[in-house]
Amino acid sequence: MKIVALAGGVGGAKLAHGFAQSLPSKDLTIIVNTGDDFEHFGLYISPDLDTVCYTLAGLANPTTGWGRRDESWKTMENIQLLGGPDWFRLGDLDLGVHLERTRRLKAGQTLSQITLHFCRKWGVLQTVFPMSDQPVRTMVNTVEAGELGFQEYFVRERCQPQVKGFRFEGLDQAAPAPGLLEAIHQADFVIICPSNPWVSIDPILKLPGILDAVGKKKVIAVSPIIAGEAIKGPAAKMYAELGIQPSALAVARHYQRLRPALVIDQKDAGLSDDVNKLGLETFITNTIMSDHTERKRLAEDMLHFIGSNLL
Ligand code: FO1
Repeated sequence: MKIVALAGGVGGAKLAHGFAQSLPSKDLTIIVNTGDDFEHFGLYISPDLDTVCYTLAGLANPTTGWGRRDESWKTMENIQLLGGPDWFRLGDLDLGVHLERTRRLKAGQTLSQITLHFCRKWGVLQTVFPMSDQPVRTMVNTVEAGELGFQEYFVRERCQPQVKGFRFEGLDQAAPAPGLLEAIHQADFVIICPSNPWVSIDPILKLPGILDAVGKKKVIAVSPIIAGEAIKGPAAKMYAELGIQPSALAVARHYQRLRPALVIDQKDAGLSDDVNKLGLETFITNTIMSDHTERKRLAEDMLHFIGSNLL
C-alpha cells in the first residue's frame, strides 16, 4: 500500500516516523512544508524539512523535536558574545547542514536534489520531498506587529501577536517539486499529518495542482487539536484568533472539501457525530505520540483502520 503523507514540523515528523516503522520504505513518501523556510546569516534554513529528515534518520533532538540530538552550541555562544542575533538558535551540527545546503543551492542544485542527497547520506530510504523547489514564504498578518515572516512570528515573537490572516508569498510562481504530483497519483492514500492546518498543511495544498491531485485520493487527516488545544504550537490560538472555536470539528471543516476520514483523539469522541454530520468518517483512537512506540502504534492503528474501513 503506497502512502503519501503531508507534513509540517514536529507532529508531522513523528507520525511520518511511525509510518516509516510500519511500511516498506518504498511505500512511503513525505511531502514537507517549506513555507517556514527563511534566510538567516545568509544561510538557507528549512526547519520542517530538517525536522522530518532528522526524525527519520534518528538524529532529531528528543526534547525539542527540532534540531539535532547531542548538539553543541559553541557557534551560537560566540555569536551571542559578539552581539549578533541569537533569537533563532542554530546548533553546531545543524549549522553544518545549513552551510552545506546553502553551498549546494548556490552551486545550482535544487532543494529536492539536495534533500535526496542528504537523506541518502543519513540512511533515510523513504522519499522526502520539499513541497516546492521555488521559494514560498508564509507571512503572518498580526494585529500588533503587522505582517511578520513565519519564524519572526513563531520564534522571535513566540507566537504572541494576535493573528489576522496568512499570506503565502511566491505561491503562484511556485510549482510542486518534480515527481511530487506523480507520487500523489500513484498513492493509495494521502495522510494529512497532525500538523498546523493553517501554516503547515495549507501552504502544501495551495500549491498549483496539489489540491486537485489530493482530491482524487482517499484522504485521512489526523486532527492536531485535542480537547480544544494543540499538542504543540499555535494552531488552537490561531483558530481562536480567527474567530473559530478550536476543536477537531474545526479541523474537519478546514479539510471538508477533501472528504477525509478524520482521526480524532479519544478525548474528542463526543465530537464524532458532529464530524459525521459533515459527511466525514471518523476514527477515534489515542493520537498523542509521546514516544517512539506510540508513533508506530498510531501509524499501525491507522493502517488497520484503512484496511478494515477504506479499502
Ligand atoms: N524553534 C524555536 O522555538 N526556537 C528556535 O530557536 C528554533 C531554532 C530552530 C533551528 C533549526 C530548525 O530546523 C528549527 C528550529 N526551530 C526553533 C523550530 C522551528 O522554528 C519550528 O518548529 C517550525 O518552523 C514550525 O514547524
